Amino acid sequence: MQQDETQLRGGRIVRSEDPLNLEMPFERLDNFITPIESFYVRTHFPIPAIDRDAWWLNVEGEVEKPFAINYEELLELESRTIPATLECAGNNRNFLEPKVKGVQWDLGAVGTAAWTGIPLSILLDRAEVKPGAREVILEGADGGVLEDPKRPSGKVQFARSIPLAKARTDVLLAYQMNGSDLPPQHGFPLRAIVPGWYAMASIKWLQRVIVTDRPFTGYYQTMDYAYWARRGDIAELVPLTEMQIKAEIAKPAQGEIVPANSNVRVHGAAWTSDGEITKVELSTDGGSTWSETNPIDKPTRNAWRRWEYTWHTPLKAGQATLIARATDSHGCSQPAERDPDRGTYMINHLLPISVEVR
Ligand SMILES: Nc1nc2c(c(=O)[nH]1)N[C@H]1C(S)=C(S)[C@@H](COP(=O)(O)O)O[C@H]1N2
Ligand SMILES: [Mo]
Repeated sequence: MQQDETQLRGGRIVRSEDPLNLEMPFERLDNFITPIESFYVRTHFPIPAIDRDAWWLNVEGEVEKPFAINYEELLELESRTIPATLECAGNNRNFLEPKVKGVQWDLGAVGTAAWTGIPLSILLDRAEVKPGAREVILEGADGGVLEDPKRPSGKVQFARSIPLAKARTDVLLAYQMNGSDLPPQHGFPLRAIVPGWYAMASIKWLQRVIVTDRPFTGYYQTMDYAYWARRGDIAELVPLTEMQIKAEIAKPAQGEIVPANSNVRVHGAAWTSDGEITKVELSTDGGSTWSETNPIDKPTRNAWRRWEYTWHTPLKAGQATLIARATDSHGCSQPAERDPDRGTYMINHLLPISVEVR
């Protein structure tokens, strides 16, 4: 739908030039691993130009032995490669009614890459975290003056925190994406990968790791990338963390014409946080009846699982509404309706796609 009106850049939809925001047309999904040239790009500020020979990563805060490490030294540490799906917390915003502010992502602010790097735990151990430490703040080299009327004065760096336990378990500091050096758009020379979390936590252009003994309340932790949680009549801002379970349909795409009385392949992907996708169902009649689809990929923790289904299309021409619905190993499924306290983020209610049978 949007491809006709929207400019494409190297096959990606340009959502904005400055800052650069690119989306993968989700109908292009055809592999477990998303190629770098298709992977969505989300930035808030100009991409920092970093000379890796002059770059240092500082590890500091509530640690016994703060230190700085350079690129060459990082490469000498034992690396790991993990597949992980990154999804922007605002993915699918274009489906919200009424329209809300923010990048109007359709289905493609999501992708899966093989990330190679160093477990964050290795650096935390080297720094000797003090007892009483609770969180780890990750700071990017990018920043600027904000436009929000509630902005702090002066420049703000993009930064986010994660609980110490999560930081020690599976957070990776990646310098490669799909076997190549991290491209500038994706965080060269080093970015965090926080598996299972919305991607705002996967800080790009990493320059500082700050261990802290109290909850971090920075701009992108509270004023932005947070949602309202209720305690009766009071509401509190809670930082976004885990990705919520979701299934998306890649093909047929919104508005596509499919032949009547034929077999049409319907396929897509589903993902969740810290569990496995156990079932994806598809409705081709707007939610009245559901059929189980077939998985394509084996289940992988914190990475999507593609699915497919052969749809025998109606005999008669007309509109058909397709909806996919995922269930995971925790027994979680997707809500039918949107929860407005989620604001402009965490959009995982059922998303109907209409196609034309002809
Ligand atoms: N330093 C820094 N890290 C960042 C961001 C950013 O603007 N600056 N954007 C975040 C958001 S909101 C998302 S969705 C992901 C996008 O990662 P990608 O561009 O590699 O797809 O990066 C995250 N990390
Ligand atoms: Mo994002």
